[in-house]
Amino acid sequence: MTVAGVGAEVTRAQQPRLPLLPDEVGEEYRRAYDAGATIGHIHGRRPDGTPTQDRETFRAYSEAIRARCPILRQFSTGGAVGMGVEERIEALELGPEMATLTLGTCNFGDDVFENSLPTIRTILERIRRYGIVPELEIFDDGMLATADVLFAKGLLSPPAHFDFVLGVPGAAAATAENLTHFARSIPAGCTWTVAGIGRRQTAMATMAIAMGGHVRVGFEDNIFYRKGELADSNARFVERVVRIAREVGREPATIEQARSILRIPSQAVA
Ligand code: KMH
Ligand code: ZN
Repeated sequence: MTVAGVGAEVTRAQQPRLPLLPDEVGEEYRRAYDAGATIGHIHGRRPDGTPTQDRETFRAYSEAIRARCPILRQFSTGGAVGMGVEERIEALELGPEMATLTLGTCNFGDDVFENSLPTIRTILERIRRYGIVPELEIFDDGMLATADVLFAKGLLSPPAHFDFVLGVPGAAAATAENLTHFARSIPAGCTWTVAGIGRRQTAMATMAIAMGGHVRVGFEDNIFYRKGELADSNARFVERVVRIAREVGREPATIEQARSILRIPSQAVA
């Protein structure tokens, strides 16, 4: 299970429990780890909440997390819409266990999340340089076609790990049909997670659990525990998914199991 607890778009005004400072992020990810999350998807924020991919912010977050728990760090390379590619990837030299790689451009609410092929190649090259395991972010159907192209060219090789981000306004909707279609479209042996956006988070998570997939939850994707009720922590979402998983006979992965599922070497990269 992945916790995406910070994000780049949600604000403190929308979600007062959003962690921003390193100790806040460290505490939030420790609570999520204690509840069953093994991957921490990380975006950077300045103390005033504005998004940043600044290396030193990621260093401070990493140290605050590492001081508290062994959750695997997955750095965002998406950052916030409008950021340049070099800014998006400068923290990768810190050698997190994982980093995201979005395989195409899509609308993102009123904005455009730009991921041209040159951008993708630049990010992938940097991920490879530091021996980081990529998570392939799929927001829309065309991104699956790009994955096929990258596999065919040998720039990516299966098995790979995908994250289906479903429900972003302007990209693929969070429906059972889309999730089934996406899960069937990736090469044999690949693994996948679903990140359901907004009120579809728990429905998507429940489907993924039943289908043998993995789950991402957190304030980046959804701030409400249920209609009209803000979640009081990211861990609350993790606890709910663990309860649902246990009802159908699945247990959250341990760190070692997550490393094995995601093909992350046992020794930390850095
Ligand atoms: N903030 C979104 C525009 C990622 O983390 O790799 C992009 C995003 C994807 O969140
Ligand atoms: Zn993200």
